[in-house]
Amino acid sequence: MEKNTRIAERNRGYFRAKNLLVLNVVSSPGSGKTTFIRETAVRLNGKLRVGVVVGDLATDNDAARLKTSGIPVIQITTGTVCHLDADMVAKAAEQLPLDQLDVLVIENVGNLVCPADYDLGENLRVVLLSTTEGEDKPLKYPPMFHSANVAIVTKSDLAGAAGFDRDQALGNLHRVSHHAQVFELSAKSGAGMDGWLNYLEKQLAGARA
Ligand SMILES: Nc1nc2c(ncn2[C@@H]2O[C@H](COP(=O)(O)OP(=O)(O)O)[C@@H](O)[C@H]2O)c(=O)[nH]1
Ligand SMILES: [Mg+2]
Repeated sequence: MEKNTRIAERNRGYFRAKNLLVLNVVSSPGSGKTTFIRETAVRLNGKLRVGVVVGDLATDNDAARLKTSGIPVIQITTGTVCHLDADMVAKAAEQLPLDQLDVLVIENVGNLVCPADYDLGENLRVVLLSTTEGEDKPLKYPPMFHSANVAIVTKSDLAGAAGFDRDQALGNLHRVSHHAQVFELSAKSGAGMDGWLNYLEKQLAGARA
């Protein structure tokens, strides 16, 4: 863990030198990480360039999905490991054209437990909570939600069908991650994406100032 923290600090310095804003995106499997990252990259296209490092236990399906949208992407397959670590990210990021990018997004392995403990050298940890997975996830997985800088309530288009209790979910989020910036959006319909993208642009400007 100590070694990871050391490499994460090195990553942070390296990414800063490259003028990058780096996001570590975490959530349960199927919350919508890949879809959210793709929509973010596509909507920023022309303004900001986004590259992706994506982690899964197996398959390069997510990398293939992102590639079809023209997004530079490197897949890490972890085998049995349930999180990415700073060393894996360092080695994968080297294979991306970092000098041509503004934002590097790391899609972590889908689960709300292991990734919480591993600093990757990111600027912002972004946790997704989809309207279909239950309002109580922040209460059940406090370390992950507590460590997040940004919480994205996603799949807002499915809230009605899932009987999503918005007040309860936001209340739970605020209890565990009171400091996190919250956005409610649908990556599928695009509703709410603008607020998130404006925030991201401001964060990049701030990191470069
Ligand atoms: N209706 C709806 N479906 C979504 C949204 N975001 C993702 N999905 C769907 O949810 C499923 C899992 O999404 P994916 O991006 O692969 O999630 P990941 O496992 O967290 O990377 C896919 O079928 C997506 O099409 C959304 O905002 N609205
Ligand atoms: Mg994915």
